[in-house]
Amino acid sequence: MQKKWWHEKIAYQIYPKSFMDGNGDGIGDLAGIIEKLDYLKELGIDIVWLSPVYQSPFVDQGYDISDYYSIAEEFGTMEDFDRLLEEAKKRNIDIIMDLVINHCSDRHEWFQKALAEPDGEYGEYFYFEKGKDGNPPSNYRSYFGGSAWEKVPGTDKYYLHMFAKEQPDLNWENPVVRQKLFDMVNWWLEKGIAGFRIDAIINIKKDLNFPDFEPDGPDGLCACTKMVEQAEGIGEFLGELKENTFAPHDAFTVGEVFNMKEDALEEFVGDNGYFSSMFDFAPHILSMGKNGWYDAKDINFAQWKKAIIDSQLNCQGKAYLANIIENHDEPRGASRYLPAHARNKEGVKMLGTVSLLLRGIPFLYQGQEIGMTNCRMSDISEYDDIDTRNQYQTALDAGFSKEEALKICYKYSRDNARTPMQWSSEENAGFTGGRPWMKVNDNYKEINVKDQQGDKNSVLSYYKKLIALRKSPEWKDVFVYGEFVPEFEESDNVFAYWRISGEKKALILANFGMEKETLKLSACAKEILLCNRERAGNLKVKDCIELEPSEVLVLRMEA
Ligand code: TEU
Ligand code: CA
Repeated sequence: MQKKWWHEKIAYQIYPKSFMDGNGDGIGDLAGIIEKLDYLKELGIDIVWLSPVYQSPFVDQGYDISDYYSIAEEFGTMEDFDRLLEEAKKRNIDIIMDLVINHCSDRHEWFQKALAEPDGEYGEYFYFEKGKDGNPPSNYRSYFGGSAWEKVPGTDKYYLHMFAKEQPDLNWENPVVRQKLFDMVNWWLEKGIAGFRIDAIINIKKDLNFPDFEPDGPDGLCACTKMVEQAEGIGEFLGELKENTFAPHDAFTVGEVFNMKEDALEEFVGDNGYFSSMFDFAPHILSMGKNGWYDAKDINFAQWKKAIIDSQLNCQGKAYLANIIENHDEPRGASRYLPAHARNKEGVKMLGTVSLLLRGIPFLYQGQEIGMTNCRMSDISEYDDIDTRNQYQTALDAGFSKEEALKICYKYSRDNARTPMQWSSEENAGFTGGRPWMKVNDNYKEINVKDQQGDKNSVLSYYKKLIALRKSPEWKDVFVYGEFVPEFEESDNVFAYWRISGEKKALILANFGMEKETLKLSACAKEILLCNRERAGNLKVKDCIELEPSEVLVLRMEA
C-alpha cells in the first residue's frame, strides 16, 4: 500500500457536549476543548475528531444540522473555532469535523423552504413521495423506530427520514444539492481542518422505487437498511464527492460505513478509495439484537476475537482501517468486551493494548484512556438520547417490565458513552462549575484524570506508555506497517498476535481468562516492551511464558 501522511497518527474522538465546560453553563464547549489540548498532546494524540459542533436543535445531539456554516451557540462562536484550530496547530494536532450529509435538520433553511413550497425548487432537495392507498410510500422502519416516512403537511406526500423525523434525508440525486454540499465541505477544508469523519454515509444512495419488503419485526415494518443494501450506484456519488473535495486537499477521511456490499473494501478504502479509512465495526455488530437492544447478545470472547482477526487479515495489504473500542453510539468497551472477572484496571489496560497495536489507525474515545465505564441511571428520564428512549419503549412493547427495560439501557445505551468526562474527584468530576447537562457517572471519585495523572500505575499512565511505544522511532514501522499474524488462535482465553516488519517482530499476548495460562512460544522472547503488571524485568524461561489472568505482554521477539 502507498504510505499516507496520516498512517502513523493516533486519533481521539471528542463528544463536545460532554468533554469540558469552559463557561460554567453545564455544557461542554470549544473553550473547554482548547483548555484540554495540552492534556491531549501529552497523551500522544495527533488528530482530534469533533462530533458535530454545527448549529443544531440537538434532537439527535448535533447530528441534525440546521446550518452547516455556523457553530452551535452552546459550543461558542466561529471565532472560538478558529482559535481552536490555531491552538491545535501550535501543538501539531489536526482537527477533523463530523460530516453529516445524509440528512440535515428539519430546522434547516432548505427544509423550511421545502415545506413552504413543496412543489418548488426546495422540495427537490428532499425525498417527497406520494403515499400508497392512504399509507406511506413504503414500509420502512427508521433507525430510531417508527415509519421512515412523515407526512408533508398540507399535501398528499411524505418525506423520507432514515433517522428521526427531525432529520429529513437530503436528495443526493439532485445535482444542485450535491454541489451545495461539496461547496460546504471545501469551505471547511479551506479553513484548515484536516478532514472529516463521515456520518452514516452508506444511506445516501436510495432505491428510488422505494419497494416494500417483508416485515421483519412485531411493528409490521422492515428495517430501512434493506433498501439501502439493494440500492446500486453509491460509488458515483462518493467518487464525485472525493474528486471535488477531499482529493484536492489531501484530506484524511474516515467513513462510518455499515452495510457495505461485500468485496467493496478496496473500492471504499483502498489506495484510491473514496475515503482514507473506515471504522472496523466487525466486533461491535456482534451484539446487535434482531429486534432491538432487548434481544441483543452479550459479547462472546471467541467470536469477538475471531471478528477482529478476520477483519485484520481481510484488509491486510488492501486497506488501513480505523480501530475503536467505543464511540458515542456504543456502550463503554470496559463494560462490554471484558469478561466480568477482568472488569478492572488491569483488564482495561489489556483491552487497550490488544486494540491499539492492531494494524490500522487507532481512534480513542474520550474517557477510554482512563477506563470510564457504563453509567447506571435510576430512571428513563435521566437518559437524553433519542435512540435510548426508542429502545426503552421497544423493550416495553415487547413485554419487558420498566425495571428490565432500564437494565437493557444500562447495557446498551448510547448515553453510557455520553456522560461528562471525569477530570477530577471534585464536584461534577471537574467537568463544569454549573449543573451538568447530563448525569455524571457516580464512579468519578474512583475514575478520573487528575488522580490517574499522579499515579504511575494508572490506566492513563499506561495508555501514555502504550501510545509512546506505538509511535517510538524504533517500533513505529512494526506497529504501523508491520504484518498482522494471529497466534494461539485456537485458545479459548488468549488473544495473541504478531506484528512483523522485516527483522523486527513483536508479539502481543493477552489472557482474558480466569486462570493462569502457560504458553509455549514458537520463538525466543528477548525483551518485555510493555506489560500491565509488575514483572521482574527479565524473562525467566524465554520460550515459555506464564500469563496471569488479565495480564498483557508486548514482547520483542528474536529476529
Ligand atoms: O450513526 C449511524 C448509524 O448507522 C447507527 O448505527 C447508529 O449507530 C445507531 O442508531 C445507534 O443506535 C450516526 C451517528 O454516529 C449517530 O450518532 C447519529 O445518531 C446517526 O448517524 C444519525 O446522524
Ligand atoms: Ca459551556
